[in-house]
Amino acid sequence: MKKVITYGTFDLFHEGHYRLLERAKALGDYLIVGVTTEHFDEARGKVNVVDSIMERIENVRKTGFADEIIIEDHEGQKIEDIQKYGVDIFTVGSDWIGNFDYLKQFCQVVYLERTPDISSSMLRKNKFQIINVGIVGTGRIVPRFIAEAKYVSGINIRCTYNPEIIDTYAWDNRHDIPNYHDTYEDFLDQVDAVYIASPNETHYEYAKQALESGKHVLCEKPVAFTKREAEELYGYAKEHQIVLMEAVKTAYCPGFGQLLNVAKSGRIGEIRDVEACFTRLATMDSRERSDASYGGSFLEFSSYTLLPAIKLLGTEYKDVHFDILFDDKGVDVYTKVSLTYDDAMALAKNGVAVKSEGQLVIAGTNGYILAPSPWWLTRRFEVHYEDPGR
Ligand code: C2G
Repeated sequence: MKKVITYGTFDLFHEGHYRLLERAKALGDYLIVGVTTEHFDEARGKVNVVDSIMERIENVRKTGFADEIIIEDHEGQKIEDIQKYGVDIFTVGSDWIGNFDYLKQFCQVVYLERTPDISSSMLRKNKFQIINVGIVGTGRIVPRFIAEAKYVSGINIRCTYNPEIIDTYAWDNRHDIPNYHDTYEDFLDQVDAVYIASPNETHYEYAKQALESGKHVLCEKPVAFTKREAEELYGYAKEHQIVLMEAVKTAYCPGFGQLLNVAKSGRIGEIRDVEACFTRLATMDSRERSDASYGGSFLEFSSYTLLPAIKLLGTEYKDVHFDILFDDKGVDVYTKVSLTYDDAMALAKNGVAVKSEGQLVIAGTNGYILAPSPWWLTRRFEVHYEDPGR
C-alpha cells in the first residue's frame, strides 16, 4: 500500500485545496492530511487565519479524499510523521517548490501544480472560489504585497496595471505576473478585486471605476482627498455590497488590536490623551518631498498617527487644529494635528524632514500605555502606573 502525506492550513477552503487533495489521493492508496494549528501558523508567519481548526478539519474531511487527518503543530514534525506512518510520498503545491527537498532523504517528494484560477464548473456551484486580484501600480510597495499574498488563503495575483510601463517584459519576468498598459477596462475584466498602489492623486478615480465595474477594492491610503469623495465611494460600495477597504495596515495588526483592547478595558482608567508620532526622513527626490500637492508628511503618515485617536476617542471631536512646517517648495515636511474632545485630547505628529521618536502614548486617569517605535507594526507595549514598581 502506497501512503501519501500532505499538509496545509486549509483556511477558507477553496478550489485550490480541493484539487490538491484530489491529486494527492490519486498519487497512492492511502492519504494522510496534516492540518496546521493556529500556533504553528503564527510561528511560520501566517497570522490571520479565519476558520477555526475544527472547521478546517471538517472541510478537509468533507472532501472524502483523506483516509486519516492529523494535526501539525511544530517545526520538524514532517520528518517525524513520515517515519511514524511509513509514508512513501510527501506532496504539496508548487508554491512550495524547493522548500521541502530536504524530505527527499526520507521519501519521494512531489510538487503538484498549484491552482491559479477558478474553473467554471466550480463557479457554477458557487463555492471554492479563488479571488483573482489585480494590482494597480508597480511601485515600491508592490513586491511586498506579492510576497505577503502567499500567506493569504484563496487569492491569486492575476496581473498588474501600469499605463506607463513601456518595457513590460522586465516586469513580467521578475514577478511572473503580466502587466496591462493599455486600457484599465481590459485589466478590470481579468480580476475580481483590485489592490490600488498607484500615486496618491490617482486613487480615487481608479477606485471609483473599479467599484463601478463591480470589483472589490483594497486601496492604499488615502483613498480620497475629500470627505465628499470618500463618502461617495464608501456609499457606492455599501449600496452595491462590494468591499472597499483602505490599506491602513496598523488597523489590522493583531498587536495593535490587543493594545486597543487593553486601553478600552479600563486598565489605565479613563483615556484623556492619545499622542502618536511617525516620521521617516525622505530623500529630496522622493515623491514625499518633491510633490507639494500630493506628497508631504500629512498625506504620508496621518492615517497612521490619527488612527489610535479615532479608534479610542471617536470622530466627534470638538475642534481640530494644524501646525505645519513647510519647506521652500511648499511641501509640509512636519505636521502636527491636534484634536480636542469633550474630556480628552489627541496629537498626531508626522514628519518627512524632521526626525523624532516614533512612539504612541495613551494617557489615562490611572496610568498610561506606551508602545515604542515602531508602534504602527505593534510588537510590544507597556502599561505604566504612578508606582514604577507595578
Ligand atoms: N494550494 C494549491 N492551489 C492554491 C492554493 C493552495 O494547490 N491556489 C495548495 C498548497 O500548495 C498546499 C495546500 O493547497 O499544498 C494547502 O494550502 P494552504 O492551506 O495555503 O497551506 P500552506 O500554507 O501551503 O501549508 O505545513 C504546512 C504546509 O507546509 C503548507
